[in-house]
Amino acid sequence: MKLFFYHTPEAVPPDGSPNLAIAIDVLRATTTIATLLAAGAEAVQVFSDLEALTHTRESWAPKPGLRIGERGGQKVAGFDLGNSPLDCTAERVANCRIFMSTTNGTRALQRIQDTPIVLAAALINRLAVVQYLHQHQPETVWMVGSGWEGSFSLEDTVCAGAILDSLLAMEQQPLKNLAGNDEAVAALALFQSYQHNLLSLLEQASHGQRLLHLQLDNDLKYCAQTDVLDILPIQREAGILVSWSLRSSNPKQTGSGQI
Ligand code: 3SL
Repeated sequence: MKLFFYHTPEAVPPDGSPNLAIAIDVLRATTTIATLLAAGAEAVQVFSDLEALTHTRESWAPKPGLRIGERGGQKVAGFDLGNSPLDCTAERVANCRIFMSTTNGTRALQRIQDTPIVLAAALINRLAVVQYLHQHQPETVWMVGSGWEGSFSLEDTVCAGAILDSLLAMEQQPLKNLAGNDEAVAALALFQSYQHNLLSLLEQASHGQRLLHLQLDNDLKYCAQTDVLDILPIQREAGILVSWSLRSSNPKQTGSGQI
């Protein structure tokens, strides 16, 4: 197995074909997706375009559904929820199809949606991702950071490093066997420097500061935790993520598509 890390969707090679790709948006889209599925959402369907999202949600009615929309860190006017994982309680989201659009995270998912297996990772579900990699041994893995509007982000890089760090321990392999590019090695070094102080790194990050200006301190605290959710969001069909059960090696949701 070789893991490659790309800082942004734009950095992904145009003609590569990994066996598995992982979207990372610690602040906050993939953290929110894992939390939604942990709270019992039926599935999360991602969109870059708000109009397409609203149209799809309307055709989903009368089944239960919620629209999550974020632009500039804030809830899109008229939507049910913004992108705060702290709003994703079971009371609100259980059994609902979630229609979601965010500035960067949903774009990263769309960039890799043609890969045979697509996962969503954050710090909170890092171990679930690593266990899946260990069980399935994909040959080539791309980890794709969402960044911010095409630029590098500290929080997605540290999460890629956290995945590699935990996988190295589980596989009992030297770094040179698992790291596919220099970005992966640098991500590991960042994680190893900050692993005991992830919250301070998120507070230092430019997007962390943007969220702090919006008084979202508790969101940062939540997103900085590692391995607190045993949930693995996996793509069931293009743009639709459901929860994978590691224990049964099966998707928990029943759906029409094959994973
Ligand atoms: O860019 C994104 O996809 C969002 O996660 C950004 S925010 O944390 O909701 O501001």
